[in-house]
Amino acid sequence: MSYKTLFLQNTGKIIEMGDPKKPIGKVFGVPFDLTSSYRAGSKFAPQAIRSAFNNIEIFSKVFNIDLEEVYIEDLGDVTISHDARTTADRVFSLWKEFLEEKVPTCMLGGEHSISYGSISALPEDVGVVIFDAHLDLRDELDGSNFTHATYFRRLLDKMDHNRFLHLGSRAACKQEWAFAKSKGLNVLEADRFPQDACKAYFFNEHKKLYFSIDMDVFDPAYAPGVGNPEPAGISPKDFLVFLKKLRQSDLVGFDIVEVCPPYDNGNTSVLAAKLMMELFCSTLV
Ligand SMILES: [Mn+2]
Repeated sequence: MSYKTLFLQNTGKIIEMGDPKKPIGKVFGVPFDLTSSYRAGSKFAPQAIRSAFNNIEIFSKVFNIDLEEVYIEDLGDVTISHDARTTADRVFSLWKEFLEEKVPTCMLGGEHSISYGSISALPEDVGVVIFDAHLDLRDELDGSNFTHATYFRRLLDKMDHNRFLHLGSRAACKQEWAFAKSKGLNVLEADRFPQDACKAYFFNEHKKLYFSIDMDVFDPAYAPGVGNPEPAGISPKDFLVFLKKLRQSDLVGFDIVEVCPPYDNGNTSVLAAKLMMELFCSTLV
């Protein structure tokens, strides 16, 4: 039996056009937010982002690609567990299956702890680019070592730090900054985006990429509806400049996490939908 059958319920409603036998991408949601430390509600994001996606233009001026002409398969949402690790394990099993199909996959969170599952499933030749205001390198938070604020630390317990590039950071405790420095992590803070990020040596070493996008990497002016808003973030325009410059790369998958619809005025879901659109288009050039 496939994990798709085991763990997914078909709630999906992304616009479906083109040939269903040849999807250019897959989408699924993970409505999980149980370790959210401040403003919970990201479990409502998969449906909010789908709804936004179905109401924006999906012709990309950046890449000159029209998503209206292709098929993106919406697999619905993961049946979540009430335990963060169990949910991440389900995500892991699903990604293992999707990666074998060699079709770019987008995971809509939910909170950032779910990315532990997707990133753990990646082959070793895939570099991971994390966009996040926060480092998420705490060893534990409120007595738990597996939360949306510690997932990156747990990944570094078992993965080579050179496989990661962290972009857009500006908020972490003193110990997290010290840990990142002592490890020699590739961290480019928000004020170095996009210029230095575009030129990062990381992209010479890693052609196959996975993006993990915590929406709080954007300034709250652009993305107010997130779990842990943090001022002085990057802009959507700069993100697109960055994306356009990475044309030679091969994006195997990405996640968009931490949109929190109860605190949103709608703009954050629309931005998330726009990113999904442009990222799928970037895989087609
Ligand atoms: Mn964050």
